[in-house]
Amino acid sequence: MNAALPPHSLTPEPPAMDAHPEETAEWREAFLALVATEGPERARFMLDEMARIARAQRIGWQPDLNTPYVNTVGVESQPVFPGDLAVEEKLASIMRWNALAMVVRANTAYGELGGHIASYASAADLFEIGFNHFFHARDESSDHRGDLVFFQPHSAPGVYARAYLEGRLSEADLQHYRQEIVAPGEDARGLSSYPHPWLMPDFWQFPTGSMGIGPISSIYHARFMRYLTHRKLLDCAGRKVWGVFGDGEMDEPESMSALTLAAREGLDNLVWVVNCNLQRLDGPVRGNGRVIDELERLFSGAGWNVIKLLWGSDWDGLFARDLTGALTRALGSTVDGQMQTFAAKDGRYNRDHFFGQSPELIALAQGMTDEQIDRLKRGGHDLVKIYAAYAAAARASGKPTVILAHTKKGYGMGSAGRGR
Ligand SMILES: Cc1ncc(C[n+]2csc(CCOP(=O)(O)OP(=O)(O)O)c2C)c(N)n1
Ligand SMILES: [Mg+2]
Repeated sequence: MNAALPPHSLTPEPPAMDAHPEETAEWREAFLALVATEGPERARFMLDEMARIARAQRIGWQPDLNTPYVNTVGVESQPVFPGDLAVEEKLASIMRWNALAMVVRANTAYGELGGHIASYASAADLFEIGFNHFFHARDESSDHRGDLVFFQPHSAPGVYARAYLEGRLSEADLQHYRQEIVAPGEDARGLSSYPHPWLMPDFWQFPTGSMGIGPISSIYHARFMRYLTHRKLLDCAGRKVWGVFGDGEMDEPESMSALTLAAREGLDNLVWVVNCNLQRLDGPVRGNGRVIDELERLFSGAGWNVIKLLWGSDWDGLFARDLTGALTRALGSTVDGQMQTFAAKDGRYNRDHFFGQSPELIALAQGMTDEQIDRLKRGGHDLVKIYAAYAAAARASGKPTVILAHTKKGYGMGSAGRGR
């Protein structure tokens, strides 16, 4: 057998309605033998040939645009994490806490101020890997004019928390979150609810508060940077446009309307990170469906490079032991509403109701305590996996890239907040 194939693809289960399982097994063995003896290139040729014949025969077959519900970057091609994991995790937790405290304090003073506390909690690790390793600042010494970053609007408290830790904002500034007006004599500045370059010109690059505006603007900025470079007006080579957006935000018509333009123009200077916490303001994004599958189909259909960042490192061992593919199948058939119930409940519940689905899954969970099951992370909270996805996105060429990052809304807020 070819060692390059993940184990779960070696012995896939036949589809539920298989009229001739023995015949299916023969075809499967023939294909696996082809991969093993002649390699992936020949196997791809054969699949293309089969697809060509199928279409010519008009059998009504369409390829499935979804890949298995696992990380696109395999554990074997993950780069070594170049930072200090313990310190970066600790800093992200501090930022989460300060962002939450800022919103709560502001509302204790003025109950009508509002502000989102669970969104940044889900996006903190995604922002931090960007800040610590990828978002390139303007650098006068090397002529790098800096990357452009579009931040998820209502996660602004997290960016303020980071600026506070860096000494760019004071505690008094944080106390004026969502209050643009500061009383005379007060030594503080007001912090706008959402990124707002008019109100805070030295802080924010783009307004993103009206959802959908950030995504479409980022595409046109990436395109205009290409134009400037091609016309030799400004050298934008090496500069990237990053955007962190919400999964609910992808339902705004503006978010989707220029996807094919980005692909047509080959904008590999553009990377989107879609924070897929499976929730919006008032409920699941797709309760009885699966938003990550839907986005994968949409983006790959539009010609984007799609990187799924679904599961943290603790899952690696489980996938390695999942020889029958039962785990991948179970994850790939759980609807988002159910996935959020698993997110909100503890390890015991997940053992009984997720791993309890089949004998294979029960066996997989056997070596784990309830606490270990409870701590299994989604990919968007694992710095090593996030780094791997960003690195793959940063070096992709010829296409724009979207990272579909699976996270928990309210991550780190305990059972009162997460997934609720
Ligand atoms: C055009 C527009 N409509 C409504 C809002 C109000 N709003 C702010 S956040 C939010 C939900 C966002 O959900 P999602 O994009 O999934 O982000 P999450 O908080 O889950 O990370 C809404 C409706 C807005 N900012 N812009
Ligand atoms: Mg969401």
